[in-house]
Amino acid sequence: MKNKFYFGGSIASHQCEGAYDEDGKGLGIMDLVTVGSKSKPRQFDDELKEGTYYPSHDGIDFYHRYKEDIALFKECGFTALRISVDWSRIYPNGDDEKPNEKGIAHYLDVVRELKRNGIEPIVTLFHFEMPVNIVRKYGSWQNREVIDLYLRYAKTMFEAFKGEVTYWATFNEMNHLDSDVELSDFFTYMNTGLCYSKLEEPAKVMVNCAYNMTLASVKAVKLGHQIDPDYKIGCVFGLTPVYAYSANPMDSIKAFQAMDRDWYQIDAMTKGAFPEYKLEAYRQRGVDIQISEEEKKAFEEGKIDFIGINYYASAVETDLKLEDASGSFFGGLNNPYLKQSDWGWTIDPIGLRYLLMMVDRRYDLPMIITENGLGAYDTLEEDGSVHDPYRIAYLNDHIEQIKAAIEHDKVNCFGYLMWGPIDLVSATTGEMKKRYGFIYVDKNDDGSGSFRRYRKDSFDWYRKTIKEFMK
Ligand code: BGP
Repeated sequence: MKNKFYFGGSIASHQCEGAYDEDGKGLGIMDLVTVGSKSKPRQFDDELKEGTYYPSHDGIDFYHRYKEDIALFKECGFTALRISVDWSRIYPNGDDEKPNEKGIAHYLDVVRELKRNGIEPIVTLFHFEMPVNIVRKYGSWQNREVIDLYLRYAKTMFEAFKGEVTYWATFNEMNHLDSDVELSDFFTYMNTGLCYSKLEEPAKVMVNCAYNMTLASVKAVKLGHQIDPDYKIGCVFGLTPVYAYSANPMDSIKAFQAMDRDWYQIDAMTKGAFPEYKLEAYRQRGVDIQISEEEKKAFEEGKIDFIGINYYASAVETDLKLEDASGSFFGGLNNPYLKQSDWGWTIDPIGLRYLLMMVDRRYDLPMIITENGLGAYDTLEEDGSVHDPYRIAYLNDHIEQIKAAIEHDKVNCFGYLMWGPIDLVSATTGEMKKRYGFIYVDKNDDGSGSFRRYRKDSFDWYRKTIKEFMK
């Protein structure tokens, strides 16, 4: 693994597939989420409402157009693509007696198409997708029974894809669930189908969900390794390096604590035990998690093989009570040294090098950048071209830092998967106009458009960059 380097992209089923009720798919939590914008949060409906547009229902129609899109990824020089499997395609209600064979067949087709094109599939089992029935009937991840439902789903996938897939990720960004801070509905809903603002005991629910998901991950890793010892099973974390605002030592403590909230699950998945410091934090929030002997064993035996890093921005923390105490999307203060994207995400390529160094020295495990990219406004010109120098600059600056981290700092990073290589539905806002791709998709926020694909200027740039990097 050490000598291989994968270059490609990363997508998630609810943001691209569409076909939300085809071939036996059940209703998933993201199928109930409306379009929002920078200023208007997405709504999480309890039932589908007539006349409301839900972007996941048609996505970018990847479900039907995956062959065309994979051909474009190949042309662009991809050697890997991270996809996610929508749990509600495999077990429409989560607790069905048998899996939906059509769902399995679809993903087998996608994976085989990728391999025919020389693209390594990297498969995430849970990327904000879960059957709605699990939320309604079981109360989602706060209920330990859901761990078994997830493991049954994972087992089905690990068995059906033996010999087809090598790299798996158990979860995407579940580290954003945290009992120590007020969370947005967005972060809780994506991972659990529950709205933070509607919870009667939010801290308790968050603790139980986060613990149970962590436990589900280590158990899935063990299960996967039993089914195929050659499986490389990791987990994907959304990581934000946090800088101290000043040299005041308390600012460093604050910055450390803010980062620590994102790291405890990596500790739990790599060190063989759920960290005592987090259990103590839970106790301070009034929740005493009892870890059975069987669970302790699961943490010992379910260590991940690699760490997936989603990196978009850095943040700044302080202990001072400053007047301008907010600003950054990822929490904390705005950084006066750095610019932000049109959606307010801090742009910090050096932060990525810093992060790679930290993760490498702290865990000494192979890492892969599973997401990184710039959401920006694009204009489709009359001749079908899209000029996106801002995207090229952003990606170029980040790739330069990865190079420095590998060549100079000697970190063990085996790939770069840029987020959203083809325009897709934004997770946070539901918009199409927040575009990440090298490939433009003619679709608007209200669902209108031809869905035709166009190569942007960055398409050719990425192809050349991959070649250059791999020399
Ligand atoms: C990550 C998610 C992705 C993706 C990305 C960009 O946190 O894992 O699913 O959406 O963020 O976010 P957005 O689409 O809101 O711009």
